[in-house]
Amino acid sequence: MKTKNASSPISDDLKRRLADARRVGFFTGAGVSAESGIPTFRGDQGLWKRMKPEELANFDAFMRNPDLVWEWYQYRRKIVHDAGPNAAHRAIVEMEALFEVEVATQNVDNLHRRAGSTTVRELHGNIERNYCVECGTRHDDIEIGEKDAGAARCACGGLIRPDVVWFGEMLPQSEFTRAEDFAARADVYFVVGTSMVVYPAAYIPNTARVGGAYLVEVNVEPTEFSRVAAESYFGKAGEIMPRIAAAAREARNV
Ligand code: BJW
Ligand code: ZN
Repeated sequence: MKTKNASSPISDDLKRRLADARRVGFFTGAGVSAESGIPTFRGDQGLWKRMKPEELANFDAFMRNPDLVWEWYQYRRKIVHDAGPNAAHRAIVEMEALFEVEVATQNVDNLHRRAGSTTVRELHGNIERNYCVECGTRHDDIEIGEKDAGAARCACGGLIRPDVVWFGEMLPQSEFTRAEDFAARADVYFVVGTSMVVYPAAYIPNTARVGGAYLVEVNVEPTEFSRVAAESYFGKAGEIMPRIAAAAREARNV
């Protein structure tokens, strides 16, 4: 592991890898959207500082207290709706001019797509989509930020839930498999803004490692993954990713 701080230059090793790379993957978490004003889950500023994740992000909690869980998602939908992509999302888009790029994201905020990334695997779903727990009908036109209305219901009477992956639920199989396939074939694989504690998503960068990818971490602080990465850049993704994109352009003489 090699560690760098926010002002460290992009290493010659990484530039060499990027000069030769064909496929470049990005595995992202809440930290990539932090500078868009979307709170992360864990840590001092995290959404779950005062609340245990399993109290809200699981199916039983929803069925026990649908109004509370629904209110939490309405609150977050509003934040996501009012937010926009930041420099980190945009830097990842820019890489598409240089490499075959795929983004595997744990985020449900849709910001990679809104920034313009063309291939995005949504491992934990998408907060802008909803479906009925009884009949499965999609309800993607829910009014955002509707206050004190309680959990929304389908015409069939069933509760409407966000199309996100809660604890104990399976990840969307095709998204996960495609993300694994790309990781296995990637030449360079970036892990950006994630604590890397939630599985099975966190296995994906390991698949990239087994496949021989050069692993690069970008995070404001060290994680378990720092021991595995070839290089870790510690600083804000919105500052470091544009510098990596610039180094990539330089390495490719663009
Ligand atoms: C910055 C920054 C800046 C800040 N710049 N960086 C194997 C081992 C152990 C446990 C398990 C296992 N396999 C399965 C499990 C159980 C469980 C699990 O992983 N538990 C562990 C937490 C202990 N996994 C599951 O239940 C999964 N399902 C499953 O396994 O199905 C099979 C099964 C079926 C039936 C029975 C049993 C098993 C599903 C997991 C679903 C996770 N869902 C959530 C909620 C989604 C909906 C919603 O958004 O509300 O997904 S949990 C939450 O965590 C969310 C995130 O996507 C996910 C990851 O969090 P992330 O993105 O890493 O955020 P943070 O906040 O943790 O970290 C932010 C990072 O950014 C930090 O490092 C900061 O430093 C950094 N940062 N600002 C750069 N500006
Ligand atoms: Zn229904």
